[in-house]
Amino acid sequence: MGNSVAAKKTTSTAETPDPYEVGPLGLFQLVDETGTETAAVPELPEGLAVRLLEAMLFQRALDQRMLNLQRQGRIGFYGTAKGQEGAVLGSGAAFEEQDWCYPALREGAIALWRGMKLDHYIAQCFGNAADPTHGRQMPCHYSDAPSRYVSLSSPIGTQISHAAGAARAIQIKGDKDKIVGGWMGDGATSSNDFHAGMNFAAVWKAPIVYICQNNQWAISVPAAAQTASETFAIKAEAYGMPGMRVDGNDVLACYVATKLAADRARRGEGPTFIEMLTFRLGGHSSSDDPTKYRDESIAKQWEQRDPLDRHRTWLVGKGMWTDKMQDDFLAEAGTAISEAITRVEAAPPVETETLFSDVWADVPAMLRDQQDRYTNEETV
Ligand SMILES: Cc1ncc(C[n+]2csc(CCOP(=O)(O)OP(=O)(O)O)c2C)c(N)n1
Ligand SMILES: [Mg+2]
Repeated sequence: MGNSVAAKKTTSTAETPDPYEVGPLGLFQLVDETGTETAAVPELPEGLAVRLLEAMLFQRALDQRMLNLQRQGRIGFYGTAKGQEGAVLGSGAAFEEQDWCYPALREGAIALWRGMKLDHYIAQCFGNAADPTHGRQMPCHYSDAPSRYVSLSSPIGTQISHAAGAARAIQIKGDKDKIVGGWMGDGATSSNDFHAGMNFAAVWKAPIVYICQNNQWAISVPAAAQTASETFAIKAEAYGMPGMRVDGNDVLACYVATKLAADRARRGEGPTFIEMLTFRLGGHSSSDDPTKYRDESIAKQWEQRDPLDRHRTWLVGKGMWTDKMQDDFLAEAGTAISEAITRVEAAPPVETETLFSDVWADVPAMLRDQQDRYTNEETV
């Protein structure tokens, strides 16, 4: 597997390479790990670059606090995006309000970016009465209807075909302005649903962008043992869609590449598959200890390529960010997270009656019978 992070340097930073031309065997990059531009950063929407840093800083802080809650036995499970925030937020920011998101495990920051309430994010992990989804999913399986962020199912890769189906439904309904984002990990490319989803999306030229966060591990299985393909991005070609390969720790490159793919999908020109090369700095989840199966000196090397430091250095160089702004932002974020945890943790357990609500518009007789028996036993 080619996991090199050295992008082909452009001769002049005056040009922005086209990630479609860089192709599935190259690596599209705009800013390198020292925060230096290796290619011209195109004009970005007003305020976006700063918002991206803030969102990455927020997610890093939130992930640590949530992991602490798990370690303290206050929530049951958590999976951080540590090291992958650039790929998560760079890709997520390229979608519009009306689009639909079908995430994998590590994209919760996109739900927040799209407007999910912090209390609901935290409550989903507590699974108590403050959780609008009534604790029906494992922690980190967020759904947020207002932001069109659809919960993954734990079986790996299932969201890939759900996303293809949603994109096809948009086509059938003739909703020209909407597209779908479908996220997955490198491991998910070995699932049946990867084939089903990619094939279906390409055959129908469905309006979707697939983003594969190649964090180089699927729990303890390294990317090199996951596929014999030269890169994950090259798989796109077999399905008849373009593949891009992007430096996943370069948040701006992730945004620019995803935005191009999103624009293409919105024009009705079909799907794109984007591999974002990154690294999972933490464990797979709170149930995992990576020191048991991987050489942690490699993780140390990837710490030097931290997407937060890189983007921050770039912003400071542009005069758009200062140490004081960072300190103030982190202080405010810490307070907001603490206050939200306090509010959410005070909520009672989910009411058992909610087992019977929100599932059926017309409750079937068998379930109504169970509900009656439950209610009567309660009152005897
Ligand atoms: C069908 C299925 N097999 C196995 C698992 C157990 N499992 C959970 S996450 C995971 C690895 C996923 O790796 P990847 O797709 O690279 O995503 P990452 O966790 O690295 O973000 C596995 C094997 C599962 N959830 N579903
Ligand atoms: Mg992975």
